[in-house]
Amino acid sequence: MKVPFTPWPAELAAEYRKQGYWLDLPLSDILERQVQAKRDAIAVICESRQVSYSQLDIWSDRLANYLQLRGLQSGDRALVQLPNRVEFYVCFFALLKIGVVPVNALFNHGRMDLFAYANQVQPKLLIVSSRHSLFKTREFCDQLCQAVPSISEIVVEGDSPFGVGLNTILSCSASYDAPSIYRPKPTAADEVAFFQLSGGSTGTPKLIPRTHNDYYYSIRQSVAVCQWNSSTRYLCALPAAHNFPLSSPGALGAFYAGGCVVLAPDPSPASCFKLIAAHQVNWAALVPPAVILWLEFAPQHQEALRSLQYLQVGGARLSEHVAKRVEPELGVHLQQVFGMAEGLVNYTRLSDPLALRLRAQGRPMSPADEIRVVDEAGLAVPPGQTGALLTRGPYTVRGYFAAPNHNALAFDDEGFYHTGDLVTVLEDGSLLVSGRIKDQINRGGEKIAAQEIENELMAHPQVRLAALLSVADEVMGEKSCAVLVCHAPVPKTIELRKYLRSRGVADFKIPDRFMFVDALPLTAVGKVDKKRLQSQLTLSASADRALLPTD
Ligand code: OOB
Repeated sequence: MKVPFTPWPAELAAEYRKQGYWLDLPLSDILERQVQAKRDAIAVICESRQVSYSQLDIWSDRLANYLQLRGLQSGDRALVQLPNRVEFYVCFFALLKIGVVPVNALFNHGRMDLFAYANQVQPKLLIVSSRHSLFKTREFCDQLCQAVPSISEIVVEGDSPFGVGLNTILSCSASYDAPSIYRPKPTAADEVAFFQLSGGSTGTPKLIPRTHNDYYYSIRQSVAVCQWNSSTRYLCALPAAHNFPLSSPGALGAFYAGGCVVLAPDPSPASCFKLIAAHQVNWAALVPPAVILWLEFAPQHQEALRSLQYLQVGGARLSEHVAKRVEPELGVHLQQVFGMAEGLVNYTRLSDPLALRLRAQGRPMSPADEIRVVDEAGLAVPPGQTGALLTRGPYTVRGYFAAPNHNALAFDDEGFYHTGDLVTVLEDGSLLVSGRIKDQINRGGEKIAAQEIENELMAHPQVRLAALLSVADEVMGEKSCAVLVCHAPVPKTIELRKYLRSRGVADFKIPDRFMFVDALPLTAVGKVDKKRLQSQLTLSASADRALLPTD
């Protein structure tokens, strides 16, 4: 069974093939070509394990064979949540090999996110880690299986109190290496390979169907722009499943180039600096708040960063004053990356002058990326003026998974994706990201869909109205603030936080601040006027006095 998605128009697909953007190769080719070219080279370093390309291939074959024996078939879906460990890539390639289409949840996603993904894709297979607090016992897993009866197979990474242990499968050569078992066809290259996660702006998180063809192109083009090769040693410190460290050029780019991925559990300097030194890392990718931590830590640890040549920063806006400190204080070359899980990725080029790399968030990586910047009426704004960014191209999707109503808003008749970002285009085509029109908070690169949290807050019996807004923060760039109208007695903030946690809201989505007001400004049609509320909040914050009692 094929996973449905909105295809590119046939003429464009033909053109993308003609231009060599789409090669009709499955993503598993990334691994296969290295197994042929340099099987013994180290592909991944994960704690004390140095895993070669051939080992990655053998392990992913074993898991693929096991899953196939268990009845998993091409077109079936999987929900995967794994930490930054080599098992993430083993599972990713195993599923690609048998055409099972995964949603790779981020490791900090909570119960609510996992339910939402599982409900949408109806997975047959669950791959989780007992290192995650939700899967230390079988309780939540049982709840998930009860709510989503399509789940029939559970594989657990780490010491598993339930399900089948991933390590048992991977070490069981006798049972799963038999060539006779193998192998069902992977999905065709113009079909869905896996789902990326949208940062979201609506009540339910949207899934992004990425095809082999489009994703493989984005990886190859990223590798070309960043000039990666077999000497690239990439530190993957952001959540492995996120589009930035997965494909921009990320771990898949490093594999494609025949380089090496060094896995870090998190982006803190305490975790990363020793890995950089121990494994001679030369490229790393960070979100802006982590850059600030690295800048604080660096003066006492200059030696540790000696091998590091390039630092990519993206996911959220890097302020120019922080950008200016990066090269002199960390001794690296800065590259800004402005991308999105829906497709479009912009890079500053390695040869761009410093002034441009400090100021701009990059320019589209492909000559086939089409960019439009429009005003509120949808009319093109002249270069140098700010407007909403629309885009389409060979690796920008044409629709979210099973979301016709939202697709009608997010994609226009010509197939342009309305990114929700406000940008200015410079003369050379570089983009400056200056704001946002989507109802989202970008908390240091972690995206929070305001509506999702407002709905959860309004489910509380004492909350009458809720609006989640962004407040500026020195380190995180933005934090979230819930503005609430409540019935008396007004609940305590500690109780609201506990309540959201009890509903399965991930920690990073719990509002950083709460404000209680008597009324919220409304629009003419009676909806909360978030624009007005946001400007009131910004004004009060800039006047450095609390508008209202806060927490
Ligand atoms: C990346 O992907 P997502 O899907 O988590 O978030 C996309 C959104 C963009 O629409 C924009 O609002 C924001 O994140 N963003 C930036 C930015 N990079 C992303 N805003 C300002 N400056 C930047 N440099 O975040 C992502 C995907 C691939 C590569 C890099 C980032």
